[in-house]
Amino acid sequence: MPIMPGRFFVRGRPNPRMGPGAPGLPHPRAGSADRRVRLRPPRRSSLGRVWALAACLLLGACFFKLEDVLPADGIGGGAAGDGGDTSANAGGTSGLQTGGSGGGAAGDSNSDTCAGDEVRCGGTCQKKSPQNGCGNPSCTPCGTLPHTTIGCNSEGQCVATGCDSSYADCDGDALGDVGDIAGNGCEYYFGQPSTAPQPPAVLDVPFKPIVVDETGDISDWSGVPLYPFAVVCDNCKDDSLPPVLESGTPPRTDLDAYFRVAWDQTYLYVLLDGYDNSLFSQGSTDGNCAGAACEDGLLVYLDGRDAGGTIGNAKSRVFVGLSERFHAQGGGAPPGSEDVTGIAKLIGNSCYRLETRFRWSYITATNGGDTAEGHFPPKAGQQYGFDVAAEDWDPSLSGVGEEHQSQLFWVDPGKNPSFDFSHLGKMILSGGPDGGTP
Ligand SMILES: [Ca+2]
Ligand SMILES: [Ca+2]
Ligand SMILES: [Ca+2]
Ligand SMILES: [Ca+2]
Repeated sequence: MPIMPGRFFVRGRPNPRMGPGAPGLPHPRAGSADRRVRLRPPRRSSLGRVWALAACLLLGACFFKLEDVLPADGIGGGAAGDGGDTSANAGGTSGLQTGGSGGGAAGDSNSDTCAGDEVRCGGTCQKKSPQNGCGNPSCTPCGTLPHTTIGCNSEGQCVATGCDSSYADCDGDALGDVGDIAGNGCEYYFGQPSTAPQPPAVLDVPFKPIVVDETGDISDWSGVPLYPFAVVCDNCKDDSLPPVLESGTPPRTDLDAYFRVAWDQTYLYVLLDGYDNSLFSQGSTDGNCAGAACEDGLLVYLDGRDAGGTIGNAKSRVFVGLSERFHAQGGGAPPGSEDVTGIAKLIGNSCYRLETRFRWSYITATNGGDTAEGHFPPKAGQQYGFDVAAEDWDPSLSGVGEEHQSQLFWVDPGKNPSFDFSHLGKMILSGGPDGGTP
């Protein structure tokens, strides 16, 4: 099912890694404060204390009582009366009122308690962990889910904090779950990423005719290597877009995306397969945000003659948005609908695929029928400048417009990513009808 422009956005769950009180992060006040401390009874006046002390001395029946301090697991109390280090005012006061009932804490009661980050299980103090229920007195282990990381939050509850590498919770039934963990966990598998160092010096692009159609089927990508988007451009200043809000690598609970690249005689194909906690396809057309440039999707750099330098003829950067719109900068004539195509497919509420193709005659600026020696027509062994990024936009928290949340590249494009093509990666075509020879 194609996604029509501006048809939807899905605001995901709040990022569970954000905020000091977030699940999985130690709460700043956790620790010794985990003991339950009973409220003291109202203190009497000094005169009252004097009378009380005199009375108890006369009667010979003074009981001194420590302040009651009970460990969180309910063990405490102990034999009355042998607490030694009691201050005179507290002991004298409470002795008359409650001494008869006993119940003072033992002087060495600390040996029976556990620290604030511990729980008593099987008679010993253990660090709170999913294995002992995160502090639940029952010590029953937290539940488990497929390919899902379970942790403890500051409230001593089990919580689903993340997914195993290459997996995603696309249907949103797991991440952030607290307490009784249930569901199918991180059910979506992106595939096994290439083990080649990232980014490779030159991306090897296999020959593989791909069908880009409205089924969104990606089984035709079978055998084409999968690569992670893993690089941020911290020093970028993109003149054409609002700055990226997320500094550093976004957590995988915000953006986790992969790509594949293939070619045939007519097109270069790029597939994005990714998790994004807030899907957004409503990029506005205000100002520099030209629709597809300001929504979730792909940004592809195409240096069709491997020339480097600044954006221009046969050097374009093309945004293909989740709305299936596209927007190109640079190059020669603007691309037509036959030059750039993107088909989006939603996976649950938090994942999407974007299957795209770019016509070689557009990439190499030979739409007029020219040839470009060494670059057009495409052949195995030919090299091109290339880069690709996953763009993460979210609806603005103010409710107006959009925010450039995060961005992950294959290769860091350098500090002037809107026009400088001299820091792109390289791709080389392999396979194909000519047997792989240049
Ligand atoms: Ca799930
Ligand atoms: Ca396909
Ligand atoms: Ca996101
Ligand atoms: Ca987004």
